[in-house]
Amino acid sequence: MMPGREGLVAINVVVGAAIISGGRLLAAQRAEPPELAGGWEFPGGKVDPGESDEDALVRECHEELGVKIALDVRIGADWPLSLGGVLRVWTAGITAGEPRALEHLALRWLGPDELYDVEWLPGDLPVVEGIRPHLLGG
Ligand code: 9L3
Ligand code: MG
Repeated sequence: MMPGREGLVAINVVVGAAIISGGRLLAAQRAEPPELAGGWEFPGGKVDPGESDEDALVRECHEELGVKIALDVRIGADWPLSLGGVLRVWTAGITAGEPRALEHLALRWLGPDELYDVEWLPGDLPVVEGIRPHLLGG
């Protein structure tokens, strides 16, 4: 700990992408860790030190899905995560590539009537309703 920094608490920031295409939302099924495996999430991950949230989200979606994305709007503020930290979510469109499950168990495109057809992770679930108004625009 650096002198004089004792009051600072590092909060882990995790970013997630609500990728929309053809009026549908992309959901991704986690492969790990064991307590989250099988649950569905907005793809994304941890922001690296010195990296912006937006850059982290673009990087993570390239690593996890093999696509280039362009971020659109932020959905809500900081959403609490069950394992600690906060989740920040943006809607996004795909600018290159087709999503592949490079690190997930499976991917699904959910239409407006299918948004709750997957078992969302507890941290991601409350965000889903906020995506609905954006489906028509994407
Ligand atoms: N997490 C929760 N919801 C999400 C994402 C992308 C991540 N939509 C949680 C799962 C992990 C932590 O955040 O506990 C870090 O995520 P990752 O870097 O393992 O994807
Ligand atoms: Mg991830």
